[in-house]
Amino acid sequence: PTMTMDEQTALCAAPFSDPAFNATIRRRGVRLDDVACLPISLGWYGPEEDGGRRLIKSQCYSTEGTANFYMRPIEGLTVLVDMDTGKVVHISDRGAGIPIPAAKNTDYRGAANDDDDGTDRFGYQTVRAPSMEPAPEGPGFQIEDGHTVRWAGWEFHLKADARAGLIVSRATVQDPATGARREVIYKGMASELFVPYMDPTEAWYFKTYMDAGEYGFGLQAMPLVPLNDCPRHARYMDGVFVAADGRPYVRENMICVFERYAGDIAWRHSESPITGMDVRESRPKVTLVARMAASVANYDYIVDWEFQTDGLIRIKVGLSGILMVKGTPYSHMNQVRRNEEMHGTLLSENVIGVIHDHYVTFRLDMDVDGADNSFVRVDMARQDTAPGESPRRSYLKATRHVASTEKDARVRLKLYEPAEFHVINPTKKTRVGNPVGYKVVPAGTAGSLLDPEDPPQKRGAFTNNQVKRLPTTRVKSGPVGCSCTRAKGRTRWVRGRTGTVRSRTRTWCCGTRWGSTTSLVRRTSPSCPLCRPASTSSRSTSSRATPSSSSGPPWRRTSPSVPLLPETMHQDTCVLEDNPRAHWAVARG
Ligand SMILES: [Cu+2]
Repeated sequence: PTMTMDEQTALCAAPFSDPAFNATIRRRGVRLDDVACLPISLGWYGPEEDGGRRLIKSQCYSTEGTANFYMRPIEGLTVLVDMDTGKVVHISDRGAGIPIPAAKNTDYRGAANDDDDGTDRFGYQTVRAPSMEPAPEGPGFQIEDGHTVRWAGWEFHLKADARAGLIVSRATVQDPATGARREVIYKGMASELFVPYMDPTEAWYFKTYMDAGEYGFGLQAMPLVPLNDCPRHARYMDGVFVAADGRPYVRENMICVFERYAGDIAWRHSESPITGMDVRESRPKVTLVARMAASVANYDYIVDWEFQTDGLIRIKVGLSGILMVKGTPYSHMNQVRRNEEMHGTLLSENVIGVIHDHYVTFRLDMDVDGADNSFVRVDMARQDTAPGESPRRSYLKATRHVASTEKDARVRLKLYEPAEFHVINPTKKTRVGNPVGYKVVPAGTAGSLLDPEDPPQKRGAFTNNQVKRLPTTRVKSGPVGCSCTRAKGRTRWVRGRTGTVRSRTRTWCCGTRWGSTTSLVRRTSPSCPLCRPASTSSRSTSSRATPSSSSGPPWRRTSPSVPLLPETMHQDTCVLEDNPRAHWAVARG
C-alpha cells in the first residue's frame, strides 16, 4: 500500500538507530546532526531481493549550510530498511572519494522578496502579476457544501484525495440552447506518476518512483501559499486524510479554486475592409481553475483542472521544485574521460543531474450525456486521387473506427500516422445527426524507451500506450493496482481483449517525458490531456468583464516566470495551445 505520512516520517529517522550507519557518516567527516535521510521506494527487482518483507531504501544528504539539502547528496550510500521493524537490513557504501557538493549558492529561500532595485537576491528582475487582481464584483463562481463548484454553466464536485491529489467528479455543463444540464465526466483524476531514473548503477538503479501510489500525491500536497500559488480572489479547500493510527487530520488550503484571466483571447473575428463590414468581435478568455501542488520530496507538481466557457476541460501539469542529483568527483567537464557514461549532465561542481522521465497518467471516466459511451479512433491518412479525377494528387482523409476491444483502444502515438480520439455517446445525436462526444487530446506526450521486460517498465507498463480504454470493472484505484509499493506490474491490463463498446469505461491518458533521453539541457513539456467537445452542439462564449489589470502593491510582486536557480531547479511549466499534436521542447535556464 501507499506509505503513510507517519511511516515516511519514521523511516527518515530509521538509519540513525544503526551504529554501522552512524560510523559511516562520521568517517565522511559529517556531523550526524547535519544529516537528513529520505525513504526511497525501491521498485520490484525480484523476490530474492526482499524475501517478502516490506523494504525501503534510504538516501541521505547533508543539511549543513542550506535548506536545499537535495544538492548535497552523500553519494553512493544506500541504506536498506525494513519498513515494519524500522531496522537497518543492509548498508551499501560505494561512495568513497565522492565529495559532498558545497552548500554555497544552493539556498533558494527568500528569492521572491525582492530588493528595492527591482531585482531579487539572485539578481533576477522581478515582475508584477497584473492579472492576479480580483474582479471588483468578487468571484464569479460559487462553492456549495464545501465541494460543489458552479461557474459559467459548469457544475462539478471537487475533493482532495490521499492518492490522486484532486478528484473532479460529476461534471456537468449547461446546454446553452436548451438550458438542460448535460453530463461530461463521471470522475477524473491523476492515477499515477512514474519517474524512472536512467542510471543502472548500485545507488541509483532502483530509483523508479510511483509518486502517487507509493508516496500519495495528495498526502504530499502541502498548503498552498496565498497570493503566490493562487491569486487573491481564490477560495481554498482543505484535505482530510487518515493517519496510520486511524485518526483523521486536516491538510489546510490544499486546493484552490479561482477564475483566471491571463490576457488571452477566448474567441475573435474581424472583417477586412474589402467586405465593407466593420466587424471587430473579441472575447477575453476567462477560465475557472482548480489547483493543487504536491511536493513529492524534491519535486513540486502543480496540477490545474481548467474549465472553459466553451465546454473544454484542460488538465495542466507543471513541474517545479528541485532536481534529484547525484554526487560526482568531477568539478569540470575537462576531468571527464571521453565516452565516459555519466547518466546525466554535470550541472555544478560535484553535481550531476541524472536523466529521467516523468510520466503523469490521468484517468478520465467519461459520461458524455450518460454512461453509454464508446471510444472512437479517427485515423487520418493520405488518400490518393484516381488518375484524371482532380488536379490534386492526394488529400487527407479521416476514417472513424469505433473500438470494439481493449486492443482497439490501445494507442501508441505516431507523428505520421495521426489520429484523434473521441469519446462519444452513440445514442445521443446533435441537431444534424452526429453522435455527441468529447475529444481527448493527449499533448506533450512521450513513449518509454525502456525494455518492456525491464522491471521498472513492467511496473510502469501503463506508459506503453499514450491513451487506452478499459472497463471500470477491471480498474482499481491506480494503473499499477492498489498495492503500488513493491507492485510487480500488471501488464495483463494491456493484453486483455474484453469488449469495451458502449459500457462505462475509463480512458487513461497521456504519459509524458520531462527528462530527455539525450540531455537534461533540453526537455520536452509535460503531459497535459485536453478534453474538448468533439461534436456537441456549439456553445457561445460569454463576454465577460475583463478583470482589472492595475498593478498591485510592491509586496505582492512575484517573478513567476523566472527560474530561481536555473542549474538545479525544475521550472518546466506546461503551456499548451489547442493543438492536439503539439509537442514543445522547453529549454532549461
Ligand atoms: Cu524531474
